[in-house]
Amino acid sequence: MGDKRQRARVQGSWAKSAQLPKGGARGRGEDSVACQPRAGCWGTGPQTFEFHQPAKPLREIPVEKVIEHAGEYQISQGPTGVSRLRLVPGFLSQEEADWMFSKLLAELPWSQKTNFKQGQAYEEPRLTCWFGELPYTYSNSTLQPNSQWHPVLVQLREAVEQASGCSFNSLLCNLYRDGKDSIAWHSDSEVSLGPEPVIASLSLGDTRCFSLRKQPGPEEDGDYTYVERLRIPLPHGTLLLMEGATQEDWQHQVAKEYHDRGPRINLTFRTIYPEPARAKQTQSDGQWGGQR
Ligand SMILES: O=C(O)CCC(=O)C(=O)O
Repeated sequence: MGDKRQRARVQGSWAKSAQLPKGGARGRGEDSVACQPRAGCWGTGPQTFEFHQPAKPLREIPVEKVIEHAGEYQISQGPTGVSRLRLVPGFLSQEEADWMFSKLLAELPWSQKTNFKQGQAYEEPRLTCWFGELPYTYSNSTLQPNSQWHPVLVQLREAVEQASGCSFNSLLCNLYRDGKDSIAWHSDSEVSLGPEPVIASLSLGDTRCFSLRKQPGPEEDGDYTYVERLRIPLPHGTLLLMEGATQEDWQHQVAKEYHDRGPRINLTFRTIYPEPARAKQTQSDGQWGGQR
């Protein structure tokens, strides 16, 4: 738990300890010993804690909600629109998912991308590969066009398009090699994805937790302490759709884990728009994006 989140809970102070008479109650020799800090010694005498009622009522930190059942979820509604998730556990059968996972793990051209933050290069803590006729830029580095779709991905794209009713021209594949691989808080809000993008995310391999946090209002000054949070475990073969204002109003991440995790592949189908369509939009590239 962050410092700030803990600090909000208790207010009070340690009452002053009983004053010793000047010169001390004990002889000089004893006094000088008592004043030496010693291991396991908490100062000069018993102290009590006094609780002071805070002047302002304490602000509740919202409890993280968990979504784990199939369904459509409206997660927020605001001036920017409605944010929606659709969760389809078992989108692929165990047998199909097992077969596709081992093919894609062995046969996709996985590599580690280098991103830039304030001019400093850093390696992404996961492997990726990109499919699509157009390049995709995020975190100040570009994935080059790649039209060599693996046949398994062509088949999956069709299945995901049919289930979602949307079409996708691109795919970002992520490989989390173990529990130490991750993706940091960000939103898929690059201008090249257009307004209100639909992102279809298919998970294969070990279960990892997908977390969302709401963008704080302007009065919060960039502080995420009190924002709403959601957690969605994504098991083998699960499809998750993010729609509406989800990318504008929420951020998502897959955090590192402290328990062992096996490899996991995540396929995020997207639509990338070419330059002329982008020029019409005003949002600056990656305004809310965050560094992944
Ligand atoms: O691995 C996941 O479930 C999320 C991937 C993701 O956030 C992304 O590719 O933008």
